[in-house]
Amino acid sequence: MAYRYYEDVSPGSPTRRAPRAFFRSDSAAVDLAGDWRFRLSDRAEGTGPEFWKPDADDAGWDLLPVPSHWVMHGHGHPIYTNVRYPFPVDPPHVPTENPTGDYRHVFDLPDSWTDGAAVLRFEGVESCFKAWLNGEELGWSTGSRLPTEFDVGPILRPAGNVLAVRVHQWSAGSYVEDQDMWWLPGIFRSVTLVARPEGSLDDLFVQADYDAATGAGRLLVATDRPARVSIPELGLDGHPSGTEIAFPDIEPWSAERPRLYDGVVATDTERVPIRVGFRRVEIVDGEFRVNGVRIVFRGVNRHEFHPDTGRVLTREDARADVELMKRHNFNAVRTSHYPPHPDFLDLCDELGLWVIDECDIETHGFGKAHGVDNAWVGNPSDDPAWEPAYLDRMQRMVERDKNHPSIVMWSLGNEANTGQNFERMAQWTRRRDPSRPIHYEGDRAGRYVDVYSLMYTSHDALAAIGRREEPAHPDAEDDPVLDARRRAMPFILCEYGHAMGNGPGGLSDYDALFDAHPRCHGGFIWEWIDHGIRARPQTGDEYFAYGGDFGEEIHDGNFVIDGLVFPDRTPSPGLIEFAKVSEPVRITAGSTPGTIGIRNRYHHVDTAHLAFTWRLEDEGIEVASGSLPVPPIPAGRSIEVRRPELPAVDGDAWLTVEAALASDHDYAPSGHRVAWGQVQVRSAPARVGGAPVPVTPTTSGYRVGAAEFDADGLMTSIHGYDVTGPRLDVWRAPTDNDRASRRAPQRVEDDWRRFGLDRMRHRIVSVAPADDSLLVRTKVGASATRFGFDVAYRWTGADDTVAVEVSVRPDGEWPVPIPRIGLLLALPETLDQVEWYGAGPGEAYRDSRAAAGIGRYRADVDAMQTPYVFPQENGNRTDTRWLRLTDDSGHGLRIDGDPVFDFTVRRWTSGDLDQATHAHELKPRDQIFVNLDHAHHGLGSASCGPIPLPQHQLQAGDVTFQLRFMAAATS
Ligand code: IPT
Repeated sequence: MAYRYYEDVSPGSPTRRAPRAFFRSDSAAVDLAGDWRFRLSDRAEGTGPEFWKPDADDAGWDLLPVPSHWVMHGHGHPIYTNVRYPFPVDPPHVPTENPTGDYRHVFDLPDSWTDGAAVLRFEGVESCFKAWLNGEELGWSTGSRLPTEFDVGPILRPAGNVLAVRVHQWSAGSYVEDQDMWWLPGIFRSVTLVARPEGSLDDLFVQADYDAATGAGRLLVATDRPARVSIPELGLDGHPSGTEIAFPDIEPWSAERPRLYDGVVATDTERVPIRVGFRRVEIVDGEFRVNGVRIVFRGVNRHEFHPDTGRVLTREDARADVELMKRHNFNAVRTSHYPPHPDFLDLCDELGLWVIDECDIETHGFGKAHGVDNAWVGNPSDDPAWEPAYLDRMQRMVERDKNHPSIVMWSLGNEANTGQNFERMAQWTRRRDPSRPIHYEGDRAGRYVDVYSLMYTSHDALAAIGRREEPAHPDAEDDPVLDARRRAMPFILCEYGHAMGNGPGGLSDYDALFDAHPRCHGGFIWEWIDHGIRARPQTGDEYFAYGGDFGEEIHDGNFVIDGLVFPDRTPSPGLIEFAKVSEPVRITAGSTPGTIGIRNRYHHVDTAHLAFTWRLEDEGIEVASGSLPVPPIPAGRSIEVRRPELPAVDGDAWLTVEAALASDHDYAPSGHRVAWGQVQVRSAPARVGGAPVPVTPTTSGYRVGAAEFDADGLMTSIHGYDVTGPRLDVWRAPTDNDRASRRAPQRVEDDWRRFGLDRMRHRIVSVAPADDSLLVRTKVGASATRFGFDVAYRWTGADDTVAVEVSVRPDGEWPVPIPRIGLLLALPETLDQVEWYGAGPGEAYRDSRAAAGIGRYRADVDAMQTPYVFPQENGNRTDTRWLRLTDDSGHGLRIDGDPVFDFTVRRWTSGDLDQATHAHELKPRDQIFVNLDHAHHGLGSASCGPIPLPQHQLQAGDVTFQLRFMAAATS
């Protein structure tokens, strides 16, 4: 049988082995992107043993764009698994059914091309490939998200070059590429032919240090052959490479002010542009510091993803990500869980983000492949046979990316447990690049990493870590030296705030801990983008597909839909919440009346780039505004400024202060809001209703003010509108965090269903009309359960108002928190224009409400839905003082809280939301369903993290609340 290179654990045999920096020089280069001939086979033998021959017949083959994943172009289908390998765990073997794409491409050289050395470079091929040029075998390679190079100079011809590539979906390499994402085979990053003229540079290493104490910079550009370094701005002109240069006074690079100096490294035959950022990363006294200052990562985990192309991203896509991140107050990215396209790192250098660059290694499926959790039997990470592959992957990443000032840490990989191969990677990296600390969450004992890192840590556990009082790692219980080593390290949450579906909740509480404990250097939200693949069925609506939608044999459903932006990069409420929680400037009421406190939370810059403004609103209507003079506040400092003179107001009045960019920046225009704060300056007493009117009997029941009730005390119309309800509602369509797919013990949804919260029935106990009120008592309970609620509704009428006082008393001790307590009513579908005075404009829940400011907002019902790819509870608005639901002409209902309530409005029910599995399945009914909640359970992030903190849970208890219904006056 032929040698199966794709089952070889070695890294491959490319003719050009030594990895090196990625750069674009003035040497000739040909981008080979375009339509290539392609044919997919279901076995590794592909189309046969001779497909690479220049004259092989490919006339009948399909065309496939390069770069792309073939499964995104109708050849086979994507597979989504989180942890499990979608093939038998039998390393290094792979199934005989091994989708294999044969590619052929014919190209000419440009006229200007000169003979000599040339390199054929593949930036990324998943997962293993072999290449031939003009009938000569070049070699094979693995390492999907890493470059591979072949020397091809002597083989090239001026015209009619035939490049043949055979790509296998499964290889030994697949065992170390078990990241939580779609399996997407193909040549998915660019393929380039680069001339390497005599005397050109092979590699260069730009080391630019900054001494914060003196302001001095040091530069060393190491090259593989003598070269000359020029940086005009620094007066450097042809300085010999390999010798250090000192600058007494340099502007440092930081994520907040990404100062780059443009330069050129030249030999006689090649000029390589460089961008130099001077900065120093160090760990001092257990703190992670850049340029002498402790930094807090307000970060996010970013997979490369696009809903139409998979992991094929254009530079514009990458730029869109960086700009969106910067606009939402991120200062850091972890490139989970592989090195990104090099363009992304250029943009991080240019626009300013701290980067943890992560190696392309994950073996998660070994964790329980033998049926026992965390057994890791046969894990490659501790198997010497895999050492060359591990080292090679690290070397290819570090060498490729070493010249990016944005990279402040190297990460060895993700979820591959620990083992000697990681130790070797760390040793090599430390020698090669001592300037950057090493991260790997899997080294929890802290043997060979420089920072302590965990995922999804609860708030309590984080606080203990902050105090350096965390429990010892089992390996360190009898090893005080090891224990002390980890305990002295700075800490990061490499993943937290699992953004699956509606959530994450609890971000403010994390931020407070990052503030309180210098050891806690922030973290990285899991994750940036929902990996939903856009599906365009021949009939019906477009939707975003997730695991299982392609008929996969095993899959992990919508666990891949867990980003802060939707698949099409539309911000989700979680992103807006993060932006507010992580704002670099905090604006609050000052410590004395009449003052405003402003705290600069930047690490390296003052606030001179911000313009402060204020506005005063009376019940949400602006009555005055102006600019607020604020002297530049140095990094890390706070000041208090006097409040502006405010005109007299007679309603509920709030002063809002905003800090916005004072000029255009690369990532956002002048005027972009960076931070804001609100202070209530006057609170208005609740409105008094009109004169009370008595309850009157009617032929079918009762009339209370403008409301009609049937004989059972159920409302039938209000202010002339047909109505169903209002009655108690305690159910919500479970969120992904309620469903808690990973941590079974925290599945609150199961308890909710067990106790019948999804199927409450209402028994009328009594209807008692009195002169001044109609008292309706009900007993609310569910089939098969003993728990319930006693509910009393006391309806009163005034000449313009119908009011209800609702008293809820749990019957029995409810053993679980409940989703909500409030009223549900359904109104005519024409009342679809919404205006409210309360917190907004966006969705908010009790543990995710920082981004909602008090104001007056308008939207239509459709715009108030958050289109989570997997439908679930959404769209809640909180702290509402009043709500109007009107038709197009402004007629309808107004509902007042006493004092406030939460609400949702939708064209479907919670039951519909619960049933649907994709957003497009939700179909409007002919009513509008309105939830008016006295209280609502928090979100938490239990889909992969903690449940809501106790103060954000809703426990069943005695409650009484009031709501008042009026005809909406047109306004
Ligand atoms: C963690 C993974 O690192 C990440 O890739 C993703 O799967 C995330 O969980 C959940 O979405 S690993 C998990 C065991 C905490």
